[in-house]
Amino acid sequence: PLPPVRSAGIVGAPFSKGQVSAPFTVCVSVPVVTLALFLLQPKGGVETGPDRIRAAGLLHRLKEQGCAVKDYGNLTFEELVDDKPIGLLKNVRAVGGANRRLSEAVQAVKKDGHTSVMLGGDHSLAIGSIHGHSAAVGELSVLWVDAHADINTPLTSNTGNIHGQPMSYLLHELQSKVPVLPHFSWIKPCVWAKDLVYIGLRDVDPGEHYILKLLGVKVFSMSEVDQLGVARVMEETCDYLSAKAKKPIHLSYDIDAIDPSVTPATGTPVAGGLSYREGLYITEHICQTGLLSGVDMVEVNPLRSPTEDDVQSTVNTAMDLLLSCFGRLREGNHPSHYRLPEP
Ligand code: B3U
Ligand code: MN
Ligand code: MN
Repeated sequence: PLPPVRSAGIVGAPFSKGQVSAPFTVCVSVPVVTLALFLLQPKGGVETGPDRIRAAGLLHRLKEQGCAVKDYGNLTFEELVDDKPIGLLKNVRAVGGANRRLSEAVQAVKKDGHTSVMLGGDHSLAIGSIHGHSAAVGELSVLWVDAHADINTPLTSNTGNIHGQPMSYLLHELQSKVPVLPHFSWIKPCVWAKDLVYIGLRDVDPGEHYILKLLGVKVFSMSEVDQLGVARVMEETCDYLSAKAKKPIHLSYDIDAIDPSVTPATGTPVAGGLSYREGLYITEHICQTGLLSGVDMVEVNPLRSPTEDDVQSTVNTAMDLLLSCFGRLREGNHPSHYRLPEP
C-alpha cells in the first residue's frame, strides 16, 4: 500500500535539563583514555541532538521521498540561575518553562496542518510535545517506545530527573498523586491510561511497575517482543489503540529503546533492546495506519559515546526511524507519478 501523502513540521528542542547526571559519576566511571578523548574533542550532550539529526540530512531525505517539510528551527531556552531543586526534583523551572514553549510551538505546527516532529533533547520534552499536540487536535493515542516507562511521579522518582517522569504529568488518572509544582501549573493532563501503549521496556522502577499495573496500561516489554515477535506486537498495539475510536497517534520514540550495540550514544543505555529491524518495523507499521500525527525523537546524546562511529550509528538510526514514519519502506518506494522510460 502507498502511504498517504503527508507533511512534516520539524521543531528542534535542544534541551537537556530533564536528565542531570552528576558530572562526578561520569568522570570516575569512564576510563582515563575515554575521558581524555572527551576533553580533546568536546561533543555536546543531548541538547545537540536536533542539529546532529538535521546534519545527517533529515530534511533532504524527507523531501527526496516526497514528503513536504517545514523546519520551524530550534527553540531557544533561557539560562536560568537559581533554579534550585525542589526536594529531589532537578531544574523544575527550566523544565516547566521549556515545555511550555514547546507546547506552543507544537500547537502552531499542528495548526499549520503538519505531522509534528519534535527533535530532542531529553524525554522530559514529551510533556510539552504531547500537551501541545493534544491542545491542537484533541484526544490522542500515545505509543511510547523506550527502554524506560518514564512514568515516575515526582514522589516515586529515585533520581529526581524529570525525563523519567513525563507520563505522570500527562495522565488524567495520576493527577491526585502528583504534587503541585511551580512552573508546571499550565500542564493540563490530556492522556487516558487506556490510550497509552509501551513497547521496549526493560528498565522499570518499582513505583513505575506498580503504576502500570494499577492503571492497567498496555505494555509490550522486551519479554513480549521476544515472545510474540514485533509483527504481532504491532498488530495488537494497533488493534488495542483503535478498539473504540481511531484517535490521532502520538509516537514518542526514545532512541534508547533500540539496543545499545546499534544506538550507543544515549544517556542511559540498557542492554537487550530492540534490533534495528524491530525498531524500523514499528515506525513502518505506524506510518501505514495513516493516523500518525506527532512524533518525538529523543535522547540522542553524542557526549555519551566515545567514538564518532557510535555517534553516527545512533544519529543515522534516529533519522531512518523518522524517514520510515513518513513513508519510507525497506521494500523500496516510488512516486505515484513514476512512469517507465520508453526506449
Ligand atoms: N527510571 C529512572 C531511569 C531513567 C528513566 N528514563 C531514563 N532513565 N532515560 C528515572 O530516572 O526515573
Ligand atoms: Mn525516555
Ligand atoms: Mn529511555
